[in-house]
Amino acid sequence: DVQSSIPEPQREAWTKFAPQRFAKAEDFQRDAVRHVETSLARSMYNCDEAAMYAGTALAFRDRLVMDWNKTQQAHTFADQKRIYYLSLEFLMGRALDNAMLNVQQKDVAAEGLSGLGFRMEDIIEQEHDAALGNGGLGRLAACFLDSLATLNYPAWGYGLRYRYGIFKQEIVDGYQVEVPDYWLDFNPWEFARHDVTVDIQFYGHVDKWQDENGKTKCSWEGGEIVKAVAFDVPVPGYGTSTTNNLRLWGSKAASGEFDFQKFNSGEYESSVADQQRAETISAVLYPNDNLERGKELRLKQQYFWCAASLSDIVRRFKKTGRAWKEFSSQTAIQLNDTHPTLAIPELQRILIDIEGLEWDEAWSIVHQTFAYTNHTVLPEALEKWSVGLMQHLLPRHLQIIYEINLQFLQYVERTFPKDRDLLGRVSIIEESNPKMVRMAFLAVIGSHKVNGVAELHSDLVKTTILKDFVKVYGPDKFTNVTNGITPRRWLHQANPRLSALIASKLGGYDFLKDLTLLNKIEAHVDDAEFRKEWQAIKLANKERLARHVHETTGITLNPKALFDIQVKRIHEYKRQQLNIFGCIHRYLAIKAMSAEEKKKVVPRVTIFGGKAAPGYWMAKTVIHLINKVGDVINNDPEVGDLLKVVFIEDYNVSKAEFLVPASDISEHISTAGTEASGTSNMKFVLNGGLIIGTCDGANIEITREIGENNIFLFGNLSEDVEELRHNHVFGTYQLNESLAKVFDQIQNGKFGDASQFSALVNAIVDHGDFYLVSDDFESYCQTQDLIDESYKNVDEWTTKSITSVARMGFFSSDRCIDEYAEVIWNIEPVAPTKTDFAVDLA
Ligand code: F58
Repeated sequence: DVQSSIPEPQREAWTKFAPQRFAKAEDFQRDAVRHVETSLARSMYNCDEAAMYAGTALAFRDRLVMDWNKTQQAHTFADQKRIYYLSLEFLMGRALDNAMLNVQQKDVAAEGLSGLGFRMEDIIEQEHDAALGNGGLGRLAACFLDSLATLNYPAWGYGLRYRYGIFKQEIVDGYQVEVPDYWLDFNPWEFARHDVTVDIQFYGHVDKWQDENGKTKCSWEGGEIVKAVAFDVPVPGYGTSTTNNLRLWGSKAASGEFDFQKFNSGEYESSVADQQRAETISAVLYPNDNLERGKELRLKQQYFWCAASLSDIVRRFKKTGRAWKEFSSQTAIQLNDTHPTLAIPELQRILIDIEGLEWDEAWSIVHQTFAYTNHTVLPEALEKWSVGLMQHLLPRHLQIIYEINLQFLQYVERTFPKDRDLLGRVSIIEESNPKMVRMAFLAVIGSHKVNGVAELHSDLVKTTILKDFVKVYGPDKFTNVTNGITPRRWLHQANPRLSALIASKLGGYDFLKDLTLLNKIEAHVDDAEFRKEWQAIKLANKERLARHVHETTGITLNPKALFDIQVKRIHEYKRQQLNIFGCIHRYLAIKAMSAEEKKKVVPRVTIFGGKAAPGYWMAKTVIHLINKVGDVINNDPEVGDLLKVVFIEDYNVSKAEFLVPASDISEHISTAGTEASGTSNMKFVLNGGLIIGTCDGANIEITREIGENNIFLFGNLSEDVEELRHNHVFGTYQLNESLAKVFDQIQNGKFGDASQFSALVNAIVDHGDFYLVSDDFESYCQTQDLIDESYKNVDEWTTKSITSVARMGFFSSDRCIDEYAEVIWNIEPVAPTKTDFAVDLA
């Protein structure tokens, strides 16, 4: 027994002085004040909100660390199979509020803060978002970590510690301007592990020789070394002591602070330059969303992080003293998209070149260990790296990839001897000029399971980009795990009043751990008091948003208007252009109305938010148009409250937390077949907002769960897209009439210099309307009219809202993680240790 190795008196002292649960507000105050005084060296007289945030964060951090240590010990002791989630992005957002809620001590802290003269909301607002991600893929990884800890799975996240997260967006004269996001000034949530480092090799060459038994061996020699340093972030589960680890790697020059030899010989500049070059690897998150650009530094990031993570995973496995053949029954590695695919040849390299295993034995371990999640079928987003670049940067890995490919193609040739074209179609190497390594194919071949993220998407994966692999492997290798969201952050934290109302009807907060319990609120759908409070909460959330908009833009919103929100990355396939054209159409309709007619109009506020990739000119043009249209409409006295168009600057996780609860309608209107899943659709519905959407991604399953009367679907179906596109190009198509009128206004300069927006119009009129904006425009506008009618009937709307929330249980990321655990990872939870700090909900 580990415990009895420590003598009793020592153990007693240790237990007595270890941080404990705050029994009362005073306990919290003691710690917060001590941290402000000693950790920050500030006093009562210069303790501003930022300092009190720091004191509060450190007081809670002390508690998290206790559970974190115990969890890691327990997991080592249990020696069960672990899941390692490799993701280049973890879009965590703020940590303090989440930590307070997950350990169920927010009330105590709020009382304590108030006694010290601070308001909880102001303290929470001090924290900088951890914005290490672009959008849905990164946020999904963050929701998964929350669920993994909550469900007590022994899990680690592995990522990169970017010095600069996703850029901060400013809007200047209607244009997006990017500002660097330096977020590490004060980050109490990470622990630098300067003792946990891995040397990572780049470039160099491969030596080949015969060992004493005449066996051919390879080793990777020369090149340069960069050091990976671990930074650990605790991830607390909700209502459990389990606190998992997110390990982020930072890069440093291998020679330390300075290369002293160079320094002493007068080459000061170049020694500093080496160091900076090394640090560049983890300096910045690439801000592209669904587009790959093949930059060398990006490939360096990918290998750096894969190699560091695998070295860590292998080291942990070797400490158990188990045989290699047990590796895949102790270790599951999930590849979040193709970004970590180099982990496949890297593990194969470790096993054959360093550990001395035979190829076949090694390959069966590799293949049993990995699984791959695909997040897109858009061809421009599929990762490819040129063979030349790979040869230069990772010569040994390229050899291994060629060998994997050769063996795979030999298998295909044996199995389908008559199908010559098939070989070219499934080869990892694309025979283009230059030749390219197709990372998705390598990921499929090196994994035992491949999943899509919603049903339609998983079907499309099988019928389009990976069709030939279904033929080669059969359908069982491919599966679906529909995405989910954590109800802790996206209901309890973002919308505490709604969460409390639900808890009051369900007799407690158990639904936060089993979201299917929400279906019990359907029994209260006719309860008048309940409905009144439901409506009051939505109104209060809209009022809060209106205040924010007023403070930041000067625009006054009527909180009784229908709030229509579209927040997500700006991309042509997500079709913010359809939304803004719809706003112009609505504006023209209002302008043509008599005073009598105007009285019947449902006032509407259309809110946009989202970042465009800095190099994505068309997306930036959409932002510009939204802002210019807003300027005209918001200042037109003939329109007044009937329509407002607002662009929220710098959309991020913490802004999502107050936008999501404030919608009546949100828009999820991608061209059918393009949005793999979407996850904000789930967040909005869970907060009592209805949605307008296309038959795409998870919208389809949301419809199935909540019922088609509770969602506003429109537009063409994915099976019709190909033919519609064909029609555009071959001229059997006529531009929708209402849309033509919208274009007339834009082209007449109603919203400023028309030439600024011509590309947007031309994409539809002259260049084939690839995203089918004009095909869906009519049905979009009609559906918006239907929404207005429905909103007029407050009772009916409230019923839809309550019913939808009640039926959203399926979309918890807990369900999703349990599916991965059972179908893909084959892992079991580890019973959480009883700690002084954690409260056991059960
Ligand atoms: C998103 N992908 C999908 N990629 O677009 C969305 O439908 C889905 O719900 C979500 O993943 C989670 O499965 C996405 O966010 C990226 O941001 C990549 C970042 C790295 C470069 C390529 C795009």
